[in-house]
Amino acid sequence: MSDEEDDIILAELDDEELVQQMFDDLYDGLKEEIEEAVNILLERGWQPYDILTKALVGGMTIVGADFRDGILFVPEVLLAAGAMKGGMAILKPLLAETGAPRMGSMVIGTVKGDIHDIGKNLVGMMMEGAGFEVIDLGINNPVESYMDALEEHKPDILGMSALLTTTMPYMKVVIDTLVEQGKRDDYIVLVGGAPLNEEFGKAIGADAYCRDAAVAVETAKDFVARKHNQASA
Ligand code: B1M
Repeated sequence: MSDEEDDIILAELDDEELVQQMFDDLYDGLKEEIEEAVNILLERGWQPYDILTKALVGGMTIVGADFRDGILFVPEVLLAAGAMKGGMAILKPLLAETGAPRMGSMVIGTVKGDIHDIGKNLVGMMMEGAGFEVIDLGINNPVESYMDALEEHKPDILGMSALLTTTMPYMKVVIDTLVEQGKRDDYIVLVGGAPLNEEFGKAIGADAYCRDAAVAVETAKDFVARKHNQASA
């Protein structure tokens, strides 16, 4: 780190400079700096959701582009992910604290062969904030863990996340298993992850593809309301 960087005092930066600095610090995997910056933005009255999307997800987008272009490698991206998670951990209780009425429940997990969990965690946090109970199965889930969790928790929603083109087809394995066991209509199936799109969601038999965490919340609310309306009709 250069002397110049040593001298940066985060609290003295204005909001725009601070967000730019967060992009740099996330890129460099500086967890403590990210945590400090998140706290500063909170003290300045920023909404937790804006900090998440504008500063943390914004920074991770830059990391993603340089990872794709071979400028960053796995160890560096892991550090960036660790810094991002540090910031998310501060925001999580605040997002969950909205006092929203209980909306329903969701089992969510990243599919087999895939260890990306930042997006899934974000979706889980936002869903909790919106009043859903979230059962998080973590990463690398074979069909059996989804089926066991559905049996045990009987949620309204099954959420699946995949970040790799090689793992996204596994979502169909899970949905096909639900169909084979005659359980497909028992759950609202929502899928998400960077390489997916709406067409893919339809093709594998999901109820909806969710572009981001905010869309996931809106879609979940919409489907759960429809389900309850049908049940009471
Ligand atoms: Co990986 N990786 N990675 N990676 N990684 C990507 C996905 C990649 C696009 C990078 C690139 O090349 N540009 C690329 C995939 C290419 C492809 O398949 N076409 C890639 C690759 C190739 C790999 C490895 C194969 C690299 C290697 O080993 N050579 C390897 C695979 C490991 C494995 O899973 N088996 C690998 C490893 C890793 C790390 C471990 C280093 C790390 C993950 C750390 C972690 O998650 N704990 C990592 C990271 C961080 C990334 C990038 C840079 C960032 C992903 C992320 O966290 N984004 C990613 C580049 C990118 O996506 N542009 C990349 C931020 C997050 C908030 O967004 O996850 O999209 P996202 O989630 C969003 C939406 O998609 C949606 O809502 C979220 C919030 O708004 N959403 C859902 C997600 N899940 C949902 C579920 C829902 C609803 C919405 O259910 C209802």
